[in-house]
Amino acid sequence: MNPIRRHLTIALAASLLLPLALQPAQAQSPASTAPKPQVVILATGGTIAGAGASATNSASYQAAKVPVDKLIAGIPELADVAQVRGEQVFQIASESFTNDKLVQLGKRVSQLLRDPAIAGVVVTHGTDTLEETAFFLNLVIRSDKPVVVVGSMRPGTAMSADGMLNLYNAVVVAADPRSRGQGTLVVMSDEIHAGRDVAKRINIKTSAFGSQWGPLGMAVEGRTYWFRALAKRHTVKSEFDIDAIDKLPEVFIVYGSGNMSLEAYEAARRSGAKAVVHAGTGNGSVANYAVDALRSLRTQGAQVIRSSRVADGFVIRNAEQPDDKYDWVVAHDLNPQKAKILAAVALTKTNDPKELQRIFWEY
Ligand code: DAS
Repeated sequence: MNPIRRHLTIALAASLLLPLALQPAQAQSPASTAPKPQVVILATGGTIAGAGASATNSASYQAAKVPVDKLIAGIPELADVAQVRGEQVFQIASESFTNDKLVQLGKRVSQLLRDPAIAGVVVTHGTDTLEETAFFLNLVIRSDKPVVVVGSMRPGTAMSADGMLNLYNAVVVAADPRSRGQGTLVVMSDEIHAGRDVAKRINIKTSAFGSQWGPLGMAVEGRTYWFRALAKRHTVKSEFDIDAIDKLPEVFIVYGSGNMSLEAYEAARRSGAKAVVHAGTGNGSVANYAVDALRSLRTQGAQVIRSSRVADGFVIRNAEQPDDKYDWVVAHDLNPQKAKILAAVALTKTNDPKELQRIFWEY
């Protein structure tokens, strides 16, 4: 071979081989050819499946319009992370969730996770009651496989829509073995939150969700980063099991304010509610003219649970009210809507206020 041709041949071979040589070892390892974990996306509706009339409609649009298969087809990058398939469980705005829908969704999640081939489940959900569903699943799903609840604040038709990245991140978290045993998770705006702690805190920004004790970690560019773990009981350590729950009892929330009406307590009594969550002012305070109404509810058999309308902090037992004397329960750091979920789940097992208080401390 003439020397010039030989030089060109070597140069060509080197130019073809060099990019391979420069690839990180991980990319050439056998793991990269291993089948991706299986993740099922259970779709329930919400803004993440919403559609607006124009790209400027970030707040005026219709929720629960786009089917799950279309959401998945819109994010081809999901295939790099997991073998993903979708199931349309509901197509509703989350303010229309009912106890029956919670139970139905929980049973489906549990059934899927019993399949050894499935690594994790993602639930797409409207943001309004996302924190309630996530906490419910955290209490009743007896599996350490990841369950990740995700939503979006803008529909996919809007400029700077947040749903695609949120859903991609949720699948990343659900497919990651490090997400196992962390309880039900909520992924929004790159943050991984404990489903127990997270709450919707602002209704007009994409950074809508926060946890008063901080997120557990972050999902960034296809990887998870973990910083802390939830201290409360959940999933495999829970004493509750969705497979044994067919119905949830009625629990009322009564919102406290100055000059509040006592009619709502009366309505709770008439409806036969099994518990009333008092969303009190400050430290779950009860107005002096409302104490008798609550005490009489308790005497008639309903549980009284003191929570607070203040977004952060926790209610201290026997501080603002003599809970021991009145046989009342305090909601610890759970906001009224989360206290309602825990009360409903707990009441499927016990009607003893001491047991209920133990449950509120432990979960
Ligand atoms: N109404 C809301 C819901 O479905 C919209 C949202 O998803 O943010 O919860």
